[in-house]
Amino acid sequence: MVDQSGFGLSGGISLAPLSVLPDASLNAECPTYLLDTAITPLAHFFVRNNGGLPSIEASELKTWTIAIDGNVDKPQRFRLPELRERFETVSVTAVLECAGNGRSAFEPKTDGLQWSRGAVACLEWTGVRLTDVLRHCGVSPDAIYTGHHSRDKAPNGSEPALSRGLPLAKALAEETLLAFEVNGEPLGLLHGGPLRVVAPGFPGSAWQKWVERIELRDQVHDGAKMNGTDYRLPSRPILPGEPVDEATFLVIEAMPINSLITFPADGSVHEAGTNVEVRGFAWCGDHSVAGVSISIDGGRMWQSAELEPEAHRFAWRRFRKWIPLHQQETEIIARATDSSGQVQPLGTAAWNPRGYCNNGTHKVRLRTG
Ligand SMILES: Nc1nc2c(c(=O)[nH]1)N[C@H]1C(S)=C(S)[C@@H](COP(=O)(O)O)O[C@H]1N2
Ligand SMILES: [Mo]
Repeated sequence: MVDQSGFGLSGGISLAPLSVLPDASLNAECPTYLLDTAITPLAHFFVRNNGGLPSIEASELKTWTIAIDGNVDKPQRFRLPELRERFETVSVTAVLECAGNGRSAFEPKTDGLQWSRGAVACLEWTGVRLTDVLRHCGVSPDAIYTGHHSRDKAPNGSEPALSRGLPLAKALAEETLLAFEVNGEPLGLLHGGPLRVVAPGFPGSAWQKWVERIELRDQVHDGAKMNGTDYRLPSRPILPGEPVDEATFLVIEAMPINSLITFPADGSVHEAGTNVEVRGFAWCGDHSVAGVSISIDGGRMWQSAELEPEAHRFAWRRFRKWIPLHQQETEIIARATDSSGQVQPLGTAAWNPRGYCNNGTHKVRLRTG
């Protein structure tokens, strides 16, 4: 039995206002109307675990060590204080989105946690750049990928729960961090403290929590949940029930353009004949957000929403649009486009066997009364 006391969960699991998903592992998401802030408060930050919580003693927090090895000139180990001393501390505001966010909308249903749309958050991460640490160890010319290792174990098993990696270019990108703080506070155990990978734009699975070892590899990493259909998408369209050829699946890298209406709440009641300000956020893993449109007639007509300037490349961007409430019921759809011209699909994204990357448009229904 994992000692959960260090996780602040000893008196039973209460993560309110998050809703806990039925699963052997601890997973909880945020109601979307509580995601209405530029920076998500920690209380609204979803939790995703592929296995049990690791057992980490309080005494380990200060002595936590990260080993860098594999295809490097000089394998090295760094304690947390050493990381802080040797390398520049930087902050990045970035969206963290689970690749399974929005999965529950796929029909037919797929395996995996049936997330609604609340497995996403935008936070301010502080740590050292992974590139600075790797370059200090000397990246070998044959290195092409990283492999990340933590001690949490798969449910009912002794295998690692998750061991993912990054293509070298992303590992060496300016924005990729080894983070020890979030929103100005020490990174808590629940979210991977004392040290986790921050890979802005990439799916949450690439943001390894409780990271203790990073190996550089001359091939794509083959750790837990790197193969088969795990966190991989078919490279060509596949129909439900069709035989799956895993050889044609590709690791999910940058997350697609997506958006969320965070106000008003779905199902909320408003005074008839008034206007309401619809607002929310749009984000994209590898391009900028180019625009957000709103429809109140089921997607026939679209009007541009006002988009706040991009303050941080990997943060989400606020959109707003005043809309009139003429009818008893108004359905509002938001749809974002990225700078490469990709637009959110109406409804859901292309079905795939594990239900990843559903960036279909978000709808809320408002009533008057
Ligand atoms: N060690 C470890 N790191 C992990 C995971 C995990 O199960 N074990 N889950 C990943 C997934 S799938 C996501 S979406 C994010 C969620 O981070 P959070 O729990 O801080 O929200 O952590 C990632 N890092
Ligand atoms: Mo995830």
